[in-house]
Amino acid sequence: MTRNEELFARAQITIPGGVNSPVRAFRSVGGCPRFFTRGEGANVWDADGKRYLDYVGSWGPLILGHADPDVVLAVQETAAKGLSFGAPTEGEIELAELLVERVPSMEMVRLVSSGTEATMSAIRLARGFTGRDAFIKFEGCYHGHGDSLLVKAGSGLLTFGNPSSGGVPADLAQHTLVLDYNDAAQLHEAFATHGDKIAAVIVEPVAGNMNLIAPKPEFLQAMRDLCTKHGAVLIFDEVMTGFRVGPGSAQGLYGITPDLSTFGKIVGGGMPLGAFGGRRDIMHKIAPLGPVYQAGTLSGNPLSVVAGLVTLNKIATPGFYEALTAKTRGFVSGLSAAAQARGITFSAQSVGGMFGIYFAATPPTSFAEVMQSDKDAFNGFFHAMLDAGVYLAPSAFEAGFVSAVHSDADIAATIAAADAIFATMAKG
Ligand code: HOZ
Repeated sequence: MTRNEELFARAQITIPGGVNSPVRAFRSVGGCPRFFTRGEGANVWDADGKRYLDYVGSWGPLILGHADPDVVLAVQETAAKGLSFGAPTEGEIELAELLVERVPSMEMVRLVSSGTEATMSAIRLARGFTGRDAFIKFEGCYHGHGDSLLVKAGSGLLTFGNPSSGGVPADLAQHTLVLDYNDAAQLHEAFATHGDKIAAVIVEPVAGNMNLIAPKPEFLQAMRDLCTKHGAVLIFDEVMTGFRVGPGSAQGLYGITPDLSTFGKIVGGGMPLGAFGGRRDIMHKIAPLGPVYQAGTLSGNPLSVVAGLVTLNKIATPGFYEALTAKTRGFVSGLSAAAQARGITFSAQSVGGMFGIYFAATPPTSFAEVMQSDKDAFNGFFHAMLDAGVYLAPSAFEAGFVSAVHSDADIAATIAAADAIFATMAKG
């Protein structure tokens, strides 16, 4: 038995599935999850001492790589002065000011402890602001595990949804309308039918939880126009895309201004932190200013705040996103070219520092399309890459991430490893 296997067996006795977040259990790809002991730069080491080039980066936060020395030092120094006060600190103002300065739609910000908290609070706020209960989400978009958000499509296009998780009351799911990603016509139809009931539209402006799905510009524009016309709140869930796809996040990249946005991952620099914010008139509805309640003991805790501040300051250097975008693009084109040369059905794309790889002829544009990609081929590829020392997300339906410290040599070595695997796949 390997050390990873020993740990996994032990973990399953006291932790459901042996993990604290389901995708980590490797159920989608099979086999034994790797238990990590250390990360440095673009590398992680597992419990058996094997090194991997990491393209997960803690699911997005680690844009500076593992254990960035400046982030680590700031966290250590801050920790020595007290871990949490449950009272305001100056760092929280600095982080809020920085988010307002960098993100086009942000006028006010509330800090929380996770992306899930940010999205469920934004939905509550949109409901409180509009006095309406219903909202629209898109199939395959994940917005954390808030009850109203764990909903799948209803029986017909314009019927409200059903719970996609045990424990979610059907009554609650009936307020969520689930439409197809990238389908502007459906949005028009939904607003034509239910416009006066819809509190909000929530969307991942680049979807990253059903692998990477890029938005069609007309899709984002349609939701902006329809929300404005019908008095609904447009919420961009930028937990994954925030500061990952560009300096102004996805809303800066695509030039669409949402009413509210949610953040997580990079804004916490690898520590637990989320944020939601946007229009001042809407944010004024949050307690203690307004009637919509939201609170948290560890909200805006000093360690997460300082990790976020140092990270956001380090990535503000000129040329940072140009370099990250070019590197990620070079990575996916290298993979695509290698697969094509070996005759493997494969495609890949990237937006900023996030990427998607698909065992499909062209990049999918919706949940239905991504589900048609060859999952078995991905799973074989995933395990062969793992053996070769490359850690990809353990599911065909997750996006990947490149950090600022992945070197050209790292990228070239990863493409070479993939090429060797494609060659074997072509023979087999
Ligand atoms: N929310 C992530 C999947 N899209 C998983 C996070 C985790 O397991 O850490």
